[in-house]
Amino acid sequence: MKKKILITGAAGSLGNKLFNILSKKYFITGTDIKHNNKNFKNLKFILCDLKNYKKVLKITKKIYAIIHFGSIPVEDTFKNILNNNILATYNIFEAARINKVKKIIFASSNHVVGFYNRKKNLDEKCMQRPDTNYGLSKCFGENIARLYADKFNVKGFCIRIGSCLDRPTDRRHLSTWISPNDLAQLVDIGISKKYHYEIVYGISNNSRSWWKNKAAFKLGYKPKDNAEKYAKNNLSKNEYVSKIALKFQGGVFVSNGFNGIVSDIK
Ligand code: NAI
Ligand code: 15L
Repeated sequence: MKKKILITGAAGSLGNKLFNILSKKYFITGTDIKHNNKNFKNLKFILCDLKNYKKVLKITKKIYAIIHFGSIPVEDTFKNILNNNILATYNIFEAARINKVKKIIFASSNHVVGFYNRKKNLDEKCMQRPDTNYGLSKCFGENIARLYADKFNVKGFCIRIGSCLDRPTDRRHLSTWISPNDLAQLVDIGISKKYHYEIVYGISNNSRSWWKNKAAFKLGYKPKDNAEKYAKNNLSKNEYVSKIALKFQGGVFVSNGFNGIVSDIK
């Protein structure tokens, strides 16, 4: 029998792509705060605001694993991030504990480590260095996943996603890109493999990657795509207006609102 999976953020760009790729293998229910009718053929869909704990408790019953992708995906006011990313993520983990959901695959982000210099190669053990309120909320997500794995045995699989698009559109993506198919492969590993708690990087097999992905490879991840194939495309150079963006891995997420002294940051 197909495993029952819940995808949050199902009306969004990645949630919808994941549904289309993974629904052959799993029985998937999608949920979101809003509808996106044209994308919902064959999808069992429930409207739910993840801020509402009672509703979250209801929709996570009899679910094997949650693919938690519902959130604000960019920088916003702290209040909005607190409600839609932090409180909503707490509700998901707490409901999962009560309903004995086995695993949570959490859409973390490269903005958890955005304040690292681009010259630095990172692995999954490096300290978090968030670049925004948004990145901070993803730090919370990774940490609540650790707590709920250790204390309540809800297995946690955090994917620090780089930039998931059909193809790279910006020069930074030559390092950070992940194709939708490679992302779906990682999510599938999160559903089907044995682990307690993992952080992996959501990147394709990019020649210019900043991140070592040993933990993902150990679980069987074999990325099929490489951003280098698009290096000769006419990629945008938006970041070129900001030296700060160009220096740090988080790019414009670092430079927007930056008010520090670059030479003080190693
Ligand atoms: P998106 O904005 O297209 O999808 C997010 C969905 O979450 C939206 O449909 C939105 O309605 C829903 N949502 C927001 N607040 C909600 C709430 N309170 N209750 C229920 N649903 C709510 O964003 P995208 O690009 O699909 O991102 C999906 C996830 O992946 C996000 O968590 C994002 O932070 C993460 N991510 C995405 C990356 C990318 O390259 N697209 C990179 C790194 C992380
Ligand atoms: C993210 O976390 C965002 O959700 C996405 O919109 C992109 O900006 C991506 O990171 C990125 O860093 O390219």
